[in-house]
Amino acid sequence: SDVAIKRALLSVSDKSGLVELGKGLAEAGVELVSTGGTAKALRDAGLEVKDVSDLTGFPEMMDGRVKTLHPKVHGGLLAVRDDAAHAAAMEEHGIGAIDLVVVNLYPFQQTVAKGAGRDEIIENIDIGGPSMVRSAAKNHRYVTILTDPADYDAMLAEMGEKGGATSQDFRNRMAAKAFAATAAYDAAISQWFAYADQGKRFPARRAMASRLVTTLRYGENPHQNAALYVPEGPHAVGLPQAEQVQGKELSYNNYNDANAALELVAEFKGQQPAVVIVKHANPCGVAQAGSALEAWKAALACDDVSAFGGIVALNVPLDGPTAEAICEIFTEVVVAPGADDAARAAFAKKKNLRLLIVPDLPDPRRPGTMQVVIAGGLLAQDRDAAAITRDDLKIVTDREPTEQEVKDCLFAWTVARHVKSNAIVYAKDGATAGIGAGQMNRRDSARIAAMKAAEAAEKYGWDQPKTVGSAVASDAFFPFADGLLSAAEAGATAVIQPGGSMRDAEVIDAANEAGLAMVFTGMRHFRH
Ligand code: 93A
Repeated sequence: SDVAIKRALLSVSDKSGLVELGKGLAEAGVELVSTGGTAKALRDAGLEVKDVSDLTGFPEMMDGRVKTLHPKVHGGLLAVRDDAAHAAAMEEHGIGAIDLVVVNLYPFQQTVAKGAGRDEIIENIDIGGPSMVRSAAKNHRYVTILTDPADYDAMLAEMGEKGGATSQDFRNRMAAKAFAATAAYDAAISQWFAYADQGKRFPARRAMASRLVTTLRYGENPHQNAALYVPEGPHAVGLPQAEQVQGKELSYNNYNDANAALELVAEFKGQQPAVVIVKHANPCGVAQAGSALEAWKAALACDDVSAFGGIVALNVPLDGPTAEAICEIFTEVVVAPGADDAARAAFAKKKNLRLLIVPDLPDPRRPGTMQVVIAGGLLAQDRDAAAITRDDLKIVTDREPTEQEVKDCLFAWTVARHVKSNAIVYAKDGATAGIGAGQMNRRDSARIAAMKAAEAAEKYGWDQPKTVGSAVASDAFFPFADGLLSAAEAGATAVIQPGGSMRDAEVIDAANEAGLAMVFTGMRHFRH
């Protein structure tokens, strides 16, 4: 039911809109009670205000740490007014009901943001404010709580409409906002303690401030519901912003796979044409060449069996001949920064193929947070955005890699970081020759990669697999020499890997013995 506003307690750090609200309340005959700075601001505007210290019978003390923390305040906020015992307690202790609380808190977040020292930050942890907010919000059956100056006008309008009272509906809505405000405030404080104050960085978990873009037909499987969201606030541009030129609606798996392809092809932004083919979120062929068509052919040759029903991404706009060639095999999705008329015409013949234009490839080095939901919790980590450059490579073998080997090493390394662990990638002349993904041991990944290369050689009638004379990348160190030896057996002449194993010396010896050139990156790229 409606509750008339007779007494208001105002205590705000952000004083915007305060005087207008105070005037409106005073005009409606509301008694104003306030803390030091707030009372002064209201008095300066010519309003009559009672000090909270007169209400409590205690002065504001301890540098303001204790000003409203008193039964005269909290009793007035928390009393259940139609409970006889509560009413008797109010009577006995001289506690008057407070109908409206207007509070916003010490600017903790702003104090942290401006780079203040520890003492100043701690002093800006508001205690009395959130206590009043929570008391008032809990007792929203009787009490109205305002925590946002943006609601002051609505408050005066509400009182105007209800003859100086507020409705239960209004109080409910304001109480919900109030608890959201104190929750966010405490989250900021707890993050500061765990994060800045410990002198270590941990990935900030963005509260689920996301906007629903669309529900999807289903999730990874038909019995799972699914939806696509975009975060509120600044974020990278990717598939949710893409223009879909043609084809069926994208499925959950399409988004996931197309994103994997897009993130990998973005590594080649601004470089010569690159093509990535993805299946089940792993690349099964990646190549760079003088033209998009040549890159497509080289990428496809790596593993054309897996490429069936795959997702293709390019770093350059699509042209007619490349589109025609892609149309020769069944492809689910093609993503590119553009497509000319001839390319569009070629794809138009494949009604179901989804063509997506992402004008600007996302920056692979952008910061961000990745999240995984686990039973009973949530793991958050920074994006794996760091990358080595040529200058970071440490040659550890007697033989130095040739210029071509260095190029192939870096290409293989770039691909490997986008392959699920354990990842082994063979590359030669700017194209993957064999990819081993997602195995529980590194040797199996190496075997699978070599097997794929051998199969391709047989199918295409090459006299030897492309692993011969290739560079091989491993996303994490070789724990034993065996993985490296199987790479040498497959014909690799250069190796790129993080290094850092207990048995590095053994692995380096084996490389020297096999005449391999090996470089260490000092950076690992597990991906699960
Ligand atoms: O230091 S406090 O945690 N102790 C209190 O008892 C208390 N009561 C209100 N901070 C307290 N406040 C906060 O003071 C309010 O949340 C508000 O942000 C601020 C308003 O102070 P002033 O009216 O003096 O500007």
